Amino acid sequence: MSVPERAQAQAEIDRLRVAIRHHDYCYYVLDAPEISDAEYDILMRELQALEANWPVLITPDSPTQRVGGAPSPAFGSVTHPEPMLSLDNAFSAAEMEAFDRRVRERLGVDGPVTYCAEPKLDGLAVSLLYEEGRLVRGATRGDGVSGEDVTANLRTLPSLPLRLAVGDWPAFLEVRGEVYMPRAGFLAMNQRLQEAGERVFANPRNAAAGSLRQLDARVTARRPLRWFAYGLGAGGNDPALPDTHFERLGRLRGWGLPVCPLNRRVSGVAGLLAYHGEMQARRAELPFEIDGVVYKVDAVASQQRLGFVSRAPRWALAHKYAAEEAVTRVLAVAFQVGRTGAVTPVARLAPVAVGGVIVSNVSLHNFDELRRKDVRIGDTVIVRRAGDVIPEVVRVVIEERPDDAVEVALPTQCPECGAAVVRPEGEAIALSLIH
Ligand code: 5U1
Repeated sequence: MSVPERAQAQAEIDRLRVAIRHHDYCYYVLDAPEISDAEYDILMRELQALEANWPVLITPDSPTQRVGGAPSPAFGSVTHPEPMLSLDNAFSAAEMEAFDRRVRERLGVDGPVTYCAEPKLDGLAVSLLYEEGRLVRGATRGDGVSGEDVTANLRTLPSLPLRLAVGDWPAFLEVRGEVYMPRAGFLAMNQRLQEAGERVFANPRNAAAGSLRQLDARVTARRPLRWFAYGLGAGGNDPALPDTHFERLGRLRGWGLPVCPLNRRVSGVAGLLAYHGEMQARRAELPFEIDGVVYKVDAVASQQRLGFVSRAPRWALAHKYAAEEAVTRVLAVAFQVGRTGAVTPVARLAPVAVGGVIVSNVSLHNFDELRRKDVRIGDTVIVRRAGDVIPEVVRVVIEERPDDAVEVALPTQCPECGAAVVRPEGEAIALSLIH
């Protein structure tokens, strides 16, 4: 092929790559797509066709090159250029206040400290290494000093840029973040696995970890994984970086890295408490699972003065939620008959981990309760299990109700003995007549 032909192909390939990266950024970072999925697919197919004709023009950071070749026999171990710290936990407002007090004492300030508050996603921490703006390695946290090299798998995440957008990024940059599986993707994936007779995952966190640690990156590519960047490792001392954590996150976003849109700057204990309360109230409706919130002293200079003890920074704290809620789907409603003949509706759920146990059956107590909560087969529901309390359906997520959700009727006959079921006037409990 002639040189002008090659130059023309290169120009067209460049144009398509720039366009695809732009649309990835709009979709995954800005959450504001400019074109339809079908139009995006056309761009991708055009690029694939050109690259198939011109294999010499394929580069590892091309959007077509997310899924590599053969499965790897095992993950290699990598040492993080800077250790990945862990977080101290607090479970009460008192512990959070004590944290703020220690911060103010060490910094010698009387007034409220400015913090960056962020949801704590229930996923898997990763570290991404960008050299000259190109992704060269991705690793799990491991023990914080070294982790597993999962580059091939991380490359398959469409929301993870293989090269950073034009910017003043440090030439050697470690970006830290959390890989997670959105709830909707988790439910759909588990349903597909169940239909295929395969093992389902207990919760989105296990699903994210299991999907990222696949030896065959083609399997990871089919899993609905997302990620958010939440900090920096090596390269974090670059003088061109802003001097607050919140602004640094904004800078990362500008370079094409997705950052959680719920992150916020807050002031003092009152700000921390309000943020904790707001996220708890919104927790069940968030598109991803969180197990708490993280507070970070916003000024990087203050972070450096505070330093860290053992493996946890003195400038950050995870404020965890106690009661646990999870989202799952109602597969069926069965009726159980007790010794006294009471007929109790029981929701059969897609198995989900709540408060440390897998829940697949939840009593709806009686028919009035079922009607009051308006639980239908096919509904998405929020299940709660606080401490050792028996799990309960908190409510139906009405926005998720499918058109074919099925209303449940009280059976006319006992499911166990076939006798007539009656509901005495004014009683919530239905009774099987023979029991
Ligand atoms: N959002 C968020 N999650 N998270 C987890 N930020 C964040 N920061 C972390 C961890 C372990 O660690 C740094 C504060 C060191």
